[in-house]
Amino acid sequence: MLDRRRLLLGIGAAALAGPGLLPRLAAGAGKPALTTGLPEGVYDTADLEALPGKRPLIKLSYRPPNYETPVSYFDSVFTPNDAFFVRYHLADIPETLDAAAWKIKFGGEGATAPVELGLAELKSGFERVEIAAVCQCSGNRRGLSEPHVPGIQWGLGAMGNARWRGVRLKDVLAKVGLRKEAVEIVVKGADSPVLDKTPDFVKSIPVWKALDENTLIAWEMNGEPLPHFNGFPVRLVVPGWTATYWMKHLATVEAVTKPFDGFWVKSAYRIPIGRFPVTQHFLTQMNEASEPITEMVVNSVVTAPAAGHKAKAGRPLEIRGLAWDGGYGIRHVEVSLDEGKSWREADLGQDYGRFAFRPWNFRFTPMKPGVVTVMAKASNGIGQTQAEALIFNPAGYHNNVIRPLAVTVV
Ligand SMILES: Nc1nc2c(c(=O)[nH]1)N[C@H]1C(S)=C(S)[C@@H](COP(=O)(O)O)O[C@H]1N2
Ligand SMILES: [Mo]
Repeated sequence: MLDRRRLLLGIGAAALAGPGLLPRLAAGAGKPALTTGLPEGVYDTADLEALPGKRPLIKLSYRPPNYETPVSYFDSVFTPNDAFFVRYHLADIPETLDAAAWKIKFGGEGATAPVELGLAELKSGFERVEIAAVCQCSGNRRGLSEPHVPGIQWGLGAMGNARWRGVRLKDVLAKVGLRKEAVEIVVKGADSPVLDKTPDFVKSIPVWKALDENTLIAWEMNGEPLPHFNGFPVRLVVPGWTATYWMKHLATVEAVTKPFDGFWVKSAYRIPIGRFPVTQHFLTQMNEASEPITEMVVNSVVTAPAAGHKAKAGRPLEIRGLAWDGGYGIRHVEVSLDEGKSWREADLGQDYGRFAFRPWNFRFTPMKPGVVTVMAKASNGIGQTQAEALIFNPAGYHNNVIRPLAVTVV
């Protein structure tokens, strides 16, 4: 029975997939439940498919693999590893990586004592720490941009929350020895472009962010080794900042004394100056018009009831969801049942730390059949709240607009 179910879900077949540039997929596990508001083509092309080691996720592209987490998985505060979204820019992803042989090269002209460290040396040489943090793609909800913009048409699930275990980047950099002229730390993973003209995915972060005690080199996620497609054997974890900086399959870490000029920092992952309520700035990469995206903006999602659920008039209904931000912590979540005219406080659930998903719930009893429009609005520790109208930008980043959810009452 279980085998048949696993087969139907495509799990068994994926595990048996043979080698190839990209692992072969399990046969389609059907059509996903997608949120409303995406470009029409997405409803035709997005399938539920399982990558090796993963449950069926919403496939938005196969080469490179871009798979989104269905909203139903966000009913748990920590996103299961095998349901965690997958995002890649480049299609040449090493098929198997040997954790025992893995070396990270630390150096650059801004370092005084370049060194190569394996996983065992990281684990034994530095204090191990664990932090709960949301990893959210800058382009999460891009597919809901109005008008639509080019790029992967993510719905609500280009994000996840996990407990990340590793060592502080700061502690390792202390061993590597930063020169006082160092301005940025440049990181690169083991994946690479298939075509020479695609710029390699290399990112940098300001030295101050690299030295933040929460920035980690992590090898574990929710108590397990990182899944292959989430960065095995080690990735950077940059709590509060969007996932573009969370380099997977971390291979090199270089301190530089001049601003890094790679495509993925100079040209991509940038936001217009002054439009978004962000407080952290990547100063060495700012120009007059734009700056690199930094911390996540405050946001929330309704996880239950699921779209299409029919509530009964006269019976209590529980609305559940998650809220998160760039690290100020969630202060409150309010719910409106009247299209935003009035708001009532939701109950906040357990606090797993200022970088983690904060669960919330709200109970009410719909009195008569019809449609109730439920809206949720989160606010953070410095009084920032979700946008009432979309702050349009050409890359579709930072979409935290308050979303109406129609609940049918029968
Ligand atoms: N090596 C490598 N790391 C990467 C990327 C990549 O393409 N290659 N993409 C980044 C982006 S934009 C995102 S959103 C996250 C996605 O993390 P995940 O695939 O573990 O969910 O990885 C980041 N780290
Ligand atoms: Mo991303």
